[in-house]
Amino acid sequence: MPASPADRPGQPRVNAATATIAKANADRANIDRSRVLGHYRTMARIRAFEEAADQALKDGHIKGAVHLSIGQEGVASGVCVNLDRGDFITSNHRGHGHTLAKGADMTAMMAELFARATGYCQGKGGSMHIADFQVGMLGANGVVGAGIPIAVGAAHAMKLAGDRRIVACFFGDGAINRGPFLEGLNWAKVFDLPVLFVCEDNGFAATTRTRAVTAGPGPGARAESLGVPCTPVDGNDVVAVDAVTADLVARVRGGGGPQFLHATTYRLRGHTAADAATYRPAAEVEERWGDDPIRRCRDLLALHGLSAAELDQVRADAVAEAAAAVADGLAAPHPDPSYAWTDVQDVDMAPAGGGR
Ligand SMILES: Cc1ncc(C[n+]2csc(CCOP(=O)(O)OP(=O)(O)O)c2C)c(N)n1
Repeated sequence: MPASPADRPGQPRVNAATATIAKANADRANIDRSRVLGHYRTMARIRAFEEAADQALKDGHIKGAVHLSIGQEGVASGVCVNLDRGDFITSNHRGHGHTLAKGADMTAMMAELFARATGYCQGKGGSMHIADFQVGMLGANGVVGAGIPIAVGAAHAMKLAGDRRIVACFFGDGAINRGPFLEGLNWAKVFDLPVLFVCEDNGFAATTRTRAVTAGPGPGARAESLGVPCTPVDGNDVVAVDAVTADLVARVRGGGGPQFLHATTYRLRGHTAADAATYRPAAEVEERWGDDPIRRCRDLLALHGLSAAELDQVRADAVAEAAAAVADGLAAPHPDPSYAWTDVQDVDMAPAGGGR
């Protein structure tokens, strides 16, 4: 059996956020159909992108690691819809969903996974290093917890500049056991910086259940011990994530200092796309597919009058977009080998015989 919310470290304690959650539930009776449909579309695009990336990896078109966020799309969509284009996000190694939800270009993302010259980093970065400053995406990051100080630094810059932009910082529950978490939240609170910390608590850190390596009650309690208020939310309920985030973003933008969103969710696939995830019972995963955020959103929209055909079309459009991105990526050239020597810090690194 999966850990029930009550078993998990740092589980929601009743606090001021309860009122916000109650409001989210009440709103469900009378949803903003176009906003929820927007979530459905965003989540469908993330899912289609990752399914296509998974297949491309199996087909041998991707050499590096790919971490899928299948099952966690509700957090990316529910948070990012509340951000302006100029607001910033930082991400972790599981960043496709955050990046797409913030408005990055799917074609350039896929090309980056394929190490092509048309990719976001002209093929140098791969899945874990996609950044797009045009949409405020400051970068995915393969070093667990490393996005946190980047987010806090950006937020400090915004505060010093008197800029109203804010930063949303995505990381996993495993990251709370690394030093940057303590340093980052401490600094953000000391200077009351405009950061929304978003902990995507999927219960795992690679192949380990996070609670097995986490002392004390977990993410929310740690944030609150540093004076950063924690709001718990069911991360698989995109409508709740959206409503709660709207409230938190208003507080952060209004100068209220950092906030912490503790979103419980589940990754439905292995740690990487190549991981069969045999360390957890198949029955647990199967049960959690029943809580798939996309399926829940679809059910909600169906309840509010959208036809199966309309909803199927959203999925079909997303799949077609991802397929086109794959075709574009495969047709794009690899970067010239000399490009390996550009954008590097040490100017004396070129091999004998040139290459630059
Ligand atoms: C500093 C550091 N330590 C270890 C790793 C290896 N590693 C990659 S992902 C991961 C687990 C991260 O778990 P979490 O932060 O909860 O994110 P999730 O994978 O669950 O989304 C680990 C240990 C790493 N990349 N960086």
